[in-house]
Amino acid sequence: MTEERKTIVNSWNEWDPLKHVIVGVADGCMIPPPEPAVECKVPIDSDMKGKWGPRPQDTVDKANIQLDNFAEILRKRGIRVDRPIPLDFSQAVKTPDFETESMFGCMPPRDVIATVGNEMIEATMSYRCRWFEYLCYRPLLEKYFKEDPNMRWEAAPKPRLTDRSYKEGYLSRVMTIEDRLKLTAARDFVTTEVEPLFDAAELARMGKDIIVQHGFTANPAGIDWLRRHFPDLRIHAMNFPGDPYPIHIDCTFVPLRPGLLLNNPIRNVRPEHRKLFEINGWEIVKSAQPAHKNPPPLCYSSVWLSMNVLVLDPKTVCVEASEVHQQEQLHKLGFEIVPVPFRDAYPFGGALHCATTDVYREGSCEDYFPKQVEGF
Ligand code: ABU
Repeated sequence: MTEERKTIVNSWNEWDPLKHVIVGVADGCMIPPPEPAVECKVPIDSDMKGKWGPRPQDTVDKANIQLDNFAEILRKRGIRVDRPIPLDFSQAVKTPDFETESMFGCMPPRDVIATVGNEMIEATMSYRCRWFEYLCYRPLLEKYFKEDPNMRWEAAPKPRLTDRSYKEGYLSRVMTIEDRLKLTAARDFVTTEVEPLFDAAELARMGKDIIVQHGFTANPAGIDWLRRHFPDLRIHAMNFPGDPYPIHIDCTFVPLRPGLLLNNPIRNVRPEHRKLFEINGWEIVKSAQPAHKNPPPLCYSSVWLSMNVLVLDPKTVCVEASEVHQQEQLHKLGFEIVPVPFRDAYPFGGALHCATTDVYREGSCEDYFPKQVEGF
């Protein structure tokens, strides 16, 4: 029998001891129909190109087995686990501003809800098919709000996502990977600046400092909105040349514990951004190579889901079970490894960090970067 504990919302970083978390669900997940931002993310050589509709049921079942097993691993370690409530994602979505043929799913909670201290914030999102995804989390957020009198429940302004939110003809300029790399290195992404946009998975939380990736799913207007929303915190925008499909920071830049973070070796921290970490004594380690040459079928994420790890506390980390190089590297860095089979869930939106959203980690808001760099 599971013990019902009262909720407290509190999580300031990616590494303090985790006690309560949301784990996604694969039920009814769709391959989304074409729309400007989705088309830019699907890799040029992906088997998802040109396809949309319900994901094959056997893949949903296999993903759910691994998601349930992950939830059980966490529960056995004393971590409370909640799950979102799926909607009928096959239904079309219509607002006064746009229509799309289907929704997406509720597998990567990290994309939708950001927890910053005692606040849980529903992100704007940047894909039309994900506009209503926050509804899957509403039963949980309502419950947390009732149980924790100090919880702040916030929703960023819902974007209109008209055609004006996306650059016309962006895709016709990116025929090859080289074209994409040039544009992304020049911070030329598919979204415009007409309204704030951000997915929650663009945030890497490190106490008083939050890094937000500027890419396909967060624009400077969105980052500015976050800066004004959290006036007591320091919000830093970063982008990482070398990523042709930059969405979500957690396969690129992964804080592990105070003073240590992993950086994707082909998506390097820019020299002008590196300084903040150097002057505060942080070590930036290039992550190990993925164990796989390709992502699994119908997966729009990269092989770098290998580094999408979930830190349980500063000495313990969940790593996908087949990612042996990442496990070995983290073991050498002093972590106990909790291997979690999860490759069947990858196609549904990501790995172990993506598949979760923190509700409670011990600890408080610390300043890990007392020395700041002007203009960053
Ligand atoms: N949601 C994380 C995906 C990042 C990547 O494909 O590398």
